[in-house]
Formats: sequence, structure tokens, C-alpha cells
Amino acid sequence: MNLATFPRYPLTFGPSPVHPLRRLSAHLGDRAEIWAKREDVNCGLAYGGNKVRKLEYIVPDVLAKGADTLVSIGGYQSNHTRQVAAVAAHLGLKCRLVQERWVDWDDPGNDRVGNILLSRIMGADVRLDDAGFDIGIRPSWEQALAEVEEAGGTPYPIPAGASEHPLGGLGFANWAFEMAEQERELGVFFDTIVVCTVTGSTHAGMVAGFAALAESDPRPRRILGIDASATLEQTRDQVARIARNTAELIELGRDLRDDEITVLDGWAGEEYGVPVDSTVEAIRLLGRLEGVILDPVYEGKSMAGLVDLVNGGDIPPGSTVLYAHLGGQPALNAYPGIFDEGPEEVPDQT
Ligand code: 5PA
Repeated sequence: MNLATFPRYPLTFGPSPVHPLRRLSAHLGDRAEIWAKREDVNCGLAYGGNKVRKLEYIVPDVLAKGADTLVSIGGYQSNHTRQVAAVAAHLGLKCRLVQERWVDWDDPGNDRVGNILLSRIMGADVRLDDAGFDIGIRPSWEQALAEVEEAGGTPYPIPAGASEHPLGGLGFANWAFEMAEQERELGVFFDTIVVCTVTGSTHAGMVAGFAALAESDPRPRRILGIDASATLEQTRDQVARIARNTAELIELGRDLRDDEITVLDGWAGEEYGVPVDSTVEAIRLLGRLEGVILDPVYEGKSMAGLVDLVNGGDIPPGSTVLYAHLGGQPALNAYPGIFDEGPEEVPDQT
């Protein structure tokens, strides 16, 4: 295993915080002990999030190649593009962003507030595009790269979610090792990790990292990816492919088994980016029980999954669960309509 040999450009405050969610655990009957590891507060760059950790391993390549413009893509409310814009500003680089209409959501301001507003504040050249949701490589992004070049710039391509980048899985392979160190300090062992997955490299990086960790610590652990893409097969394939590439890159020394790669569906709803009842309930639950804020596109869906898996016994009683909070709250501002009316019944807060 050679993860330590890859250059890492520090962008985070250090290890992200890990803490128990005591009131949530109690609310679920203390069937499981639930903790969170907080990428939403991992750094001081525009509210942080999971992409910052991926970019820590990509920035050395940007600098080595002498690029002057980061070029990336996402939906109007992409957290990823906001983090790319922040990192560009931090490094003194330009940033060109393609923002596609990934979500048909008509709350006024969806294309102006939240993440896209922040990217504009940070000086990114933001261009809107009408194309719908797709986690693959897009012509509009290739076009943006060509335009930067034609204008005499040196673009650096960062695909959606930084996932299809060859180094995209390293950030969360490293997350696994960081977490293991925190387990030692806290005297706890997380047998279950719950993580939201869409473009795949967050989950995939973890799978590769935990496989490498298991070489010296054979205690079983499950890494449960909760799909929020609503294009399950594409996300499953992408997670498996990136996990295997990352495992090879860090010289795991064996192929990953299919049973190490678990992407569960049931909480994404019909469409990417559209919250369903369970999403909104999960957001309210965490807000009211813990003062922890989740977003309607990603984390609300993975938390809905966690709650159901604990309640239904798929996460067995007695488990110690780590919820990877990957950030994303700025998008809430683009979805005010879902909270205009209160819940029909105030959830039991005990
Ligand atoms: C995102 C992604 P992956 O894309 O690595 O699977 O991560 C899923 C995810 N949680 C989970 C939050 C808060 C996220 O922002 N966001 C994308 C974006 O454009 O913001 C890449 C889709």
C-alpha cells in the first residue's frame, strides 16, 4: 500500500471532527450507536465538503502541469463546482464552470442563490447550460476546455464530482486511514459506515481505503453507499470501477470482491435532486434532534437510508455506525419551498 507516496496539498483544517449523535441514537431506541464524521466543517474554504478532500490530491497535479484555469461541471446547485471555485480562488487560479440544469426545480432563485451565488462571489466564470442530469463526461465541459485554450489559457479539467479523474478516489482512501486513527484515539470501532453516493469517488475511495486497512485489521466492516443519483446502475458501475482503479493505484495487491462494493437504493426517489418525503423527514429529524443541518439532494437521502436501515434491522442491533456527513448545505437556500409548511405532526423529539 503506497497511499503516503501521493503528494497531498493541504486544504483542510486537519482531520475532520468525529462525534456521537446521541439524541438520534436514543430516538432510534438505542438499537445502534450513531456517530458522524463532518466533512461539512472540514475547512475554511466556502463551507468545505467532500470535494475539498478529493482536490487535496488533485492540486499537486494542477500545479505540476502549470495550469491557470480550473474547468469543471455540475448542476446549478452543484456543491462540487462551488468547492472548485473556492480552491481556485485560494490558489490564485481562474475558474470556468459549466452549470447544467440537472434538476427541474422551480423554486425561484434556484439558479441564483446557494452554491451558484457563492461560486460567482468567488470570481468563477459561471455559464448556465440547459442539459439535464448525467454523471458522465459532457460535451459542454469539453467545449469549455476548448474555449479556455482558444483564449490562450491553460485549462485543467476536473470532471463532475472529481470522480472520473484518475486521482479522484485518493481523498477518501485517505479518509479511511484518518478515521482509523480517530477510532484509536476515541476507543471506538465503527462496524458500519453510511455514505451518500452519486458520481462515486467518495464511496469508491473509502472502499479502497478500508480494504487496505483490513490488511492489518481484519475486523469486519460494512461500507454502505446510499444512492442519491436515481440512476442506480450507472452509479453502481462507476463506484465499482473507481474503487478498483483506486485500489490498483494504491497497490492494494488484490482485486476487490463484488461484496465489498454495496450501493443501496430506496431513498433517492424518482429523480436526482428532488427530495422525497423521507428526505424532508430526515432533514427535520437531524435539525430538531441534533442541530445538524442536512441538504435535500444528498445528505437528507443518505440519512433517510440510515434511519430505515437501523429501524428495519439491516444494520443489526448493537452496531456502531459512522455517518459520513459530506456537506452540501448551501443548496438548502435553493429549496425554500419544501419547508414553507411545517410537518403534519411534530416528530417525537425524545
Ligand atoms: C455529493 C456530490 P460523490 O459524487 O463523490 O458520489 O459524492 C456524493 C455527494 N454529498 C454527497 C454531497 C453534499 C455532495 O455534494 N456532489 C456532486 C456536485 O456536483 O455537487 C458531484 C455531484
